[in-house]
Amino acid sequence: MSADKTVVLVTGGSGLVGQAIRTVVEEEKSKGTGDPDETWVFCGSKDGDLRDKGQTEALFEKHKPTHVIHLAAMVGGLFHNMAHNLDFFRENMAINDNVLHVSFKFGVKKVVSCLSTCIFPDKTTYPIDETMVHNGPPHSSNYGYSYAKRMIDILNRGYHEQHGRTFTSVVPCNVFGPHDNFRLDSSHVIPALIRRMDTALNDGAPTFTVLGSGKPLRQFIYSLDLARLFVWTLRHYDSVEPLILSVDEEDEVPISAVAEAIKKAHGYTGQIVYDTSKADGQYKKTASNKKLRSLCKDFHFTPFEQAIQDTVDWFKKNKEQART
Ligand code: NAP
Ligand code: GFB
Repeated sequence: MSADKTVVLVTGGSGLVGQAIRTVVEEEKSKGTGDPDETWVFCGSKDGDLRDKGQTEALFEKHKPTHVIHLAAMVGGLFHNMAHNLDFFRENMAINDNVLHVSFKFGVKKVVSCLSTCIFPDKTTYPIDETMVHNGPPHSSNYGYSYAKRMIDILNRGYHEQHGRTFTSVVPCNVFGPHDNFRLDSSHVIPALIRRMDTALNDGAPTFTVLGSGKPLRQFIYSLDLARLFVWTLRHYDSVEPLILSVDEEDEVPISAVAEAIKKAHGYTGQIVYDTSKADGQYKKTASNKKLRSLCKDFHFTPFEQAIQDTVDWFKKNKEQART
């Protein structure tokens, strides 16, 4: 980035992805490999409720960012989305419009916002790529979240066409790692299984129940890998077109393999059983990372089993302070 002082405001900085970016930036600082002209500010909802325009403006007035990584959102797993589609739509629409409009008003040079591979059309060809965001309705389980996220792309085009701003977005696949949300009423599958299997292990439970059939397929990216790609995107990606940040198509795994990996990481010896009365959600959302690979040729993703082991170890060590 330019030689002038750079102030990067990370909204949603206290969450799973935000904490991973903080870790990566602090690692760079300790190794002296970062940009000395960059100041990074990580904010959570206690620093300002971004659903409120006045609090959003006050946050920007305080920090005067030149760049923004926009992560703040109402986020949750399949079951939380199914039960709260209206809230996911309204809250995220408010947050996104405030952050992008206030970024525009305060002259922010670049904003990188966050979509998700779950927002693509449910009826689609595979692999999904960046051109397909608006090609049809999303899966019914999370239409609220999906449409709110798609509006980020629409807003980005508007700020670019009307005002020449570099407001862009990345599209991660499912993310997991340290500092995840382990609250069972809202969590994604990996933190939910890690937390529930920890309880099963401690209780000596002979069986462990995975919700659904275990057949759905997912691509999972380790939060620290995503964080490195986010920092790269902020510094080097200047297109308004979304950029998928996902592991390779062949790294897609069934939920049953996720459960087995968590079982191995926990050292749990009970039997895994499946409750097929519970929803499976989308069967698959296989995304292509071809565009990313063409830009970051030699990026190495952390092997899935190692990332799962690191996350289980982190949870066991931090469960008192974790979001549970
Ligand atoms: P997370 O752990 O739930 O963190 C959400 C962050 O947003 C927290 O810092 C939270 O602050 C903040 N936030 C929520 N509501 C806010 C509000 N009204 N005002 C200000 N801040 C607010 O979520 P995450 O998994 O890190 O997700 C980060 C981004 O990645 C989101 O945009 C999400 O859509 C996207 N994404 C996530 C996944 C995934 O699998 N996790 C996959 C694809 C895309 P508090 O901590 O104070 O509540
Ligand atoms: O991460 P997850 O909740 O969301 O994964 P999605 C749901 C899959 O894991 C379903 C199975 O097939 C569930 O049946 N599963 C098994 C469980 N046991 C559990 C459990 O204990 N908890 C949970 N949560 N799932 C989300 C979107 O879809 O993807 C969000 O709804 C978000 O909007 C996220 O974008 C990244 O991957 O199905």
